Amino acid sequence: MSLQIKNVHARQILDSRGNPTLEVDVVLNCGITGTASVPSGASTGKFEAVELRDNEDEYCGKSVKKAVHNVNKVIAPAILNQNVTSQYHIDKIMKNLDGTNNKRMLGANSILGVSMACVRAAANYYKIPLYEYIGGIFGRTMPVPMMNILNGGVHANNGLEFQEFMIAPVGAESFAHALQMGAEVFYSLKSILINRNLSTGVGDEGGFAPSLETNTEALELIVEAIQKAGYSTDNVKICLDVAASEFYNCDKYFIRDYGYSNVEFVEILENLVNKFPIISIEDGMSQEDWEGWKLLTQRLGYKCQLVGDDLFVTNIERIKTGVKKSIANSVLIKPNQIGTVSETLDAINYAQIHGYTTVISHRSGETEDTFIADLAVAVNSGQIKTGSLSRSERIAKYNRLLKIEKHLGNSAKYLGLEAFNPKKVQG
Ligand code: 2PG
Ligand code: MG
Repeated sequence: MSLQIKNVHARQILDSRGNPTLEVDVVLNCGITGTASVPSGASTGKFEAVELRDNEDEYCGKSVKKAVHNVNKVIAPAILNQNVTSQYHIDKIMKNLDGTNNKRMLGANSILGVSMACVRAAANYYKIPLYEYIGGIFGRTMPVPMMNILNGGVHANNGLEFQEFMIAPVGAESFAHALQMGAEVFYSLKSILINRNLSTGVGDEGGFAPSLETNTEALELIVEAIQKAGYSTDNVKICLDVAASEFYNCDKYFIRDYGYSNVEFVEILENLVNKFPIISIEDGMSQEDWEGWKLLTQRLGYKCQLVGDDLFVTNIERIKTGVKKSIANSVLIKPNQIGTVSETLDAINYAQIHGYTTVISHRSGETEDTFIADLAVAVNSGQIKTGSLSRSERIAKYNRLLKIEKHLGNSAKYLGLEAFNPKKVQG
């Protein structure tokens, strides 16, 4: 059978930070190949599936030779001759082979590389775009891009606690228009920074990383940039990834050396939402502070998208807990947090049927692979977070989305503000 897997091969490549990662080829009997590469996080959630690294001298401990070995010598023989379209079955074989609850034996990086390469090989076999293979005729929603134009946290060394200051061009007519608007705001922010003698060097995700005194100052600069580019804050909104787990210590949220309680920190976020056009806050509270999350959801959940990243780690069990406790109203989706495409799809489906929005996301360490662009359209997520308007590993995803929008033609939809669940973002 020509759809059967004939060969699986992994190799070590480098990601956008120069750290090793895996690229995997899945070759079918008919000779058709699917290739995928695996991203890597810096502000990694405590409950994510395990990314296997060698911890030897090479590449400061970051080489992934064991993970490559696991693909070539352990996973490959176990999935040879499987029909590549039986994605759930193949993913299950790999999960069973690993045998742990967080993929620490074989590594989520090994397993995900194979899982994604299988999807791509199947799409290539049918000669259809990846998004169409995953979503069929149902997947046709172009995502609103959340563009991270100002970087802080562990993605920059500028002293800002909040990790990502993003813009979302909700007033655009199409994805292509949203991209244009975002790029124009990005240029306008650059000129404002130059005028103030602030650095225009960029952080890991391509956003500027100037040294600023406060998170509020960053928000003020962005509002100014939106207006200077000729847009209003009705058309271009702000989204934050606070990444609060990174500055949470001993039950306190540390901003400029002062430790705030969760009650106080919720108040800080609430004040920001009241003052700025913020429609989405990711990881406003720490991954371990369910009580703080509950409070945040009670105070802001009716008017702001509250996205769980480190909190949910694309893990259906953690999302179930969130739904049961009415915590957050949106889930960040990162395939490498869970380690297979099928579990990623299940997490998205579970979130969506329980009224949670989903945001498909890159990692701060990326490759030129554009898998998540297709995934966002296929599952009608309506939102994607894939960095700023610079650095080719980020732009590759945007360029891929331009191509998909063209390919979809009249079938393409761009939801704008509606993608954020209007009941929740407009109060
Ligand atoms: C996040 C991501 C991506 P990292 O926190 O959402 O922006 O960062 O990949 O470093 O976890
Ligand atoms: Mg995050």
